[in-house]
Amino acid sequence: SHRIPRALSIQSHVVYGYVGNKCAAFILQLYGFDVDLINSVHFSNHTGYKTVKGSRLSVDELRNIFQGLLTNNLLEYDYILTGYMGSGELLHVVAEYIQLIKSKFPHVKYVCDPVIGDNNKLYVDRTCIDVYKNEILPLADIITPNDFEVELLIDKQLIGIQNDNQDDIIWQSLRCLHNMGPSHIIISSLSADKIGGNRNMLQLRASSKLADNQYQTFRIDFPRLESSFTGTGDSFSALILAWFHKENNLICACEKAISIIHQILLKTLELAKPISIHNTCGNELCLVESKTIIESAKTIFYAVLN
Ligand code: PLP
Ligand code: PXL
Repeated sequence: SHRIPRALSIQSHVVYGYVGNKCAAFILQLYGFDVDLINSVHFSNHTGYKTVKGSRLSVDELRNIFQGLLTNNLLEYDYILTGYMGSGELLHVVAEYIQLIKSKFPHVKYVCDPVIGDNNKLYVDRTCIDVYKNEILPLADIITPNDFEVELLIDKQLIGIQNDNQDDIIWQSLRCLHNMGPSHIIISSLSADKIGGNRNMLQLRASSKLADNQYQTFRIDFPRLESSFTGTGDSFSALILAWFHKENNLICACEKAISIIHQILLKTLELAKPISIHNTCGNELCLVESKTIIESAKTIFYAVLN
């Protein structure tokens, strides 16, 4: 069929600024996707601001929305993307319907950012962890955890405790995650100081399962920018989805996504007001101003195969 690709994105909505679905909708629509949105929260702004007002989706509301789509036969997607959900009970409903969608349309690809926390801090409730492990990962095709999320998702006993080579531990962790379901795993930004590298650099590390017990692993090095941003992870997962669709190749998708993110951040810094009246908590991404960057998609960082 020649219809355009259809994606369902389940993430945060903020009125002001760019995180979650505000990032995913813009990026996927720019690339020609038909995007349906379910908002896991409807907040005034992201949680880095002094005040956050708004509401969370309830389990009943989520079920109702899915039931409406199901009854009208509208659950026909090529891609599903999930990000911040907040609670295990919402995630549980998401898993139930993704399973249903996958059983009706086996070609559907599910890109999951297993949002749990960062830097040793949880920003969802604990109940999420077991639902990700037991219900979501078995359904996911591509996951984009950060290093803290990797630790929480894997059973550390499975990794030789006598092994203290950080590098080996990371690759073994990815192997563990493959065994939990996903064919493709991307850690989008490892701090190089954790792996004995240059402090001004970050590393993407990723792994694709090619066949039983056969994996392709690679890394991409890119410079760290001395500023804090929100919405980069959400933009990254949307870019991965779009480029994986176009190229059907994880290496190329990662090169495009990381290169585009870096250029968006440079543009955001270039346009940032010296004293922002709005933010005390990092810059909102200048996504609309980065339209041409996203469309021209110049690769500036290349993967190194293991
Ligand atoms: N910080 C907070 C407070 C969050 O709720 C979330 C949820 O997605 C994140 C950070 C995640 O950001 P990222 O996916 O860009 O690491
Ligand atoms: O991507 C980050 C994000 C997603 N959702 C909500 C957030 C944030 C970041 O602060 O507050 C609700």
